Amino acid sequence: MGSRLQLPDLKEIKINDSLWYEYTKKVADIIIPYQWTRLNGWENESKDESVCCIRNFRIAAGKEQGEHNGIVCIDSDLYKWLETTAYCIANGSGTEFGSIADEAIDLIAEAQQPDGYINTYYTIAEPDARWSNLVEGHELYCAGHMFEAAVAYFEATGKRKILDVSVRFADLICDEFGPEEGQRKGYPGHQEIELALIKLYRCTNNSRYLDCARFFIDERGKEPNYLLNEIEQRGGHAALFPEFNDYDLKYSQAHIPPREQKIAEGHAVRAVYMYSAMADIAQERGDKELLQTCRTLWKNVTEKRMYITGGIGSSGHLERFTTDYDLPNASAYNETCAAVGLAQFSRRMANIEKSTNYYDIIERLLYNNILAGISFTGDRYFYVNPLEMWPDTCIKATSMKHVKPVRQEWFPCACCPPNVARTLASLGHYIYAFNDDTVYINLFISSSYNTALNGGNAQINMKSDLLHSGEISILFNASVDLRLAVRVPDFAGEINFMVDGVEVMPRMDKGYAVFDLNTGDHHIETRFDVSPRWVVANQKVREDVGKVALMKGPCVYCLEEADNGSDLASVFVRINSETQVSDAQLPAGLPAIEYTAERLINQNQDGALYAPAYFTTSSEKVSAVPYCIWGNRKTGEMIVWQKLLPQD
Ligand code: FUB
Ligand code: ZN
Repeated sequence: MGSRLQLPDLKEIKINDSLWYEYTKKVADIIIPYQWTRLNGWENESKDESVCCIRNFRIAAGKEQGEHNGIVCIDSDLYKWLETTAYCIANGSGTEFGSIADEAIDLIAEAQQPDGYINTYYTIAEPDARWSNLVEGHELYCAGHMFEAAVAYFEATGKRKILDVSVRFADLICDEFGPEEGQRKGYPGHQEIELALIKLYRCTNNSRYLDCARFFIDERGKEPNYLLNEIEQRGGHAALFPEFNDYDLKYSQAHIPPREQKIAEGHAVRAVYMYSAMADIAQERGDKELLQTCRTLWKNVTEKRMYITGGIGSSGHLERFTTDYDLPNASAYNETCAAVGLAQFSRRMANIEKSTNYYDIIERLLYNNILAGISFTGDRYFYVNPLEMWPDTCIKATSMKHVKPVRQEWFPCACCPPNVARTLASLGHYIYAFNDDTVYINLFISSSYNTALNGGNAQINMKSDLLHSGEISILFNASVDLRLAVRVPDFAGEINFMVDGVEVMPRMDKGYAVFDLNTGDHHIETRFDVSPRWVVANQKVREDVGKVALMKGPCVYCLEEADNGSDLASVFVRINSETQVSDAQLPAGLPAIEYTAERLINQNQDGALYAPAYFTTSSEKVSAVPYCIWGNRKTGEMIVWQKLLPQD
């Protein structure tokens, strides 16, 4: 089916889904204004998080005196906010933020140094140390987020200012880094600029940026190792992040050249941002070997190192991958940014390969780990997304210090909140795609979409009841003959399609049901099997042996203390126990699932820590809710993986 899939134009998509609209409408109503106040610092300066991203730009621009405040990568928070705002301007929901965004862009431009350099930390705190600490310094990471914002803002508004600022900085970077004599042979300690340079290349047509992205990928992991040399020159120790002492090159995927990598190692966000750029380069250059590496890495991540929620990076220490099947539930890291990055990587692969397995993972990520990263109110966030919660164990200065039982207002390192925001604001990019003469429906999120295609026009109006009945109804109008490719999700079961009231067996192509439709109106209907189902993990996931998780459609379910009382560890389930979908008045009308479970009751009542084994069970009705909304009602325990009793 033709060439690479293209992203749809956000302004041609209107989301009206019962679940997603509840979040997407909050981007302009709540999230952008809320995050803007966070970027401007707290009114109460006594807060630990009394850092002010905007003040750094004002100081770097010479408009205010002071020291740099906050983490070294703080500039990226503003850039991601700007990218989110750009998408909202594009989709028509946030035009009122144009003037604040323009002022922010003016400030960014003023903070740019005469030679094009821009980074508030180095400009304010270490002006003579540019590029000297690529391991920790995040200059290239921040630059990447600026470029992404710039492309999005230019595409949304046609205004060039932030794009011109970015181009000047990108040109400086392309002069500084490269294969020629006199150029620095380094690469970022935190990948991000690579994928952003490719966006800049696609926007400007300047192939220097693609070459530079490729240089960063190809240079990484070469011997002698640039990052190790840099650390040695610094005396062998970290300068900004103490946890980087005794640096493991796998952490930044710099242990071997990326092309040779077969296993997802190190920091999860760094990894998936890099894989995204590798997929882009593979596509731009027709590089089959690199594409094969991307496939191998994607399979390793999604088949051996990913939680049922789509979460990746299981280690609380250094936010990283560990080893295959090591997926602890309570201490899981599962950074929200890592889930966003895996969705971005998967979308790139889907667009190249046109195969629905990538969208099965994207759907898992969006409906579970990513959505859990934000509160239903839009202004509270999870950075870490565990699959099991016992709030008492979330203790500072322990191995559980990263896990929080409630979504937080903000973070000293606030990468995740604006990452969810930009994902929600650009959700349309995940729902539809197109190429040549085909429109693709990848996700079943109620919405309308118009696009010019094949010399004509296509209009889609999709009504999806995915999370309740599984019924999907697509009204398709085309002004020329067109093809429609509808993804059949991995959970769909046996499916039937009705086209204009007649049952048809569509041609299947890599998981898509393909319909050749002639000019005019068509009605395509189907129903996926979204009845509740019990799922087991691979036997090698030791943490989950003897346990099951409940899913309905793409949603993973969990038990919460709010519905089922405490001590959820003593709840056991039988998978032949009948499940019943109930309307439990959950946010966005999400369905709950009720079933009978067994509560283990220890009959040794004297409180001894250990005693002879003597226990009984009692049956009780439990109610499970979608994982994405856990912790929205009441702080308390939560479990995804439930202990299994043998079948009767
Ligand atoms: O280093 C920048 C961001 O901060 C990373 O992507 C996150 O994992 C957090 O460490
Ligand atoms: Zn993050």
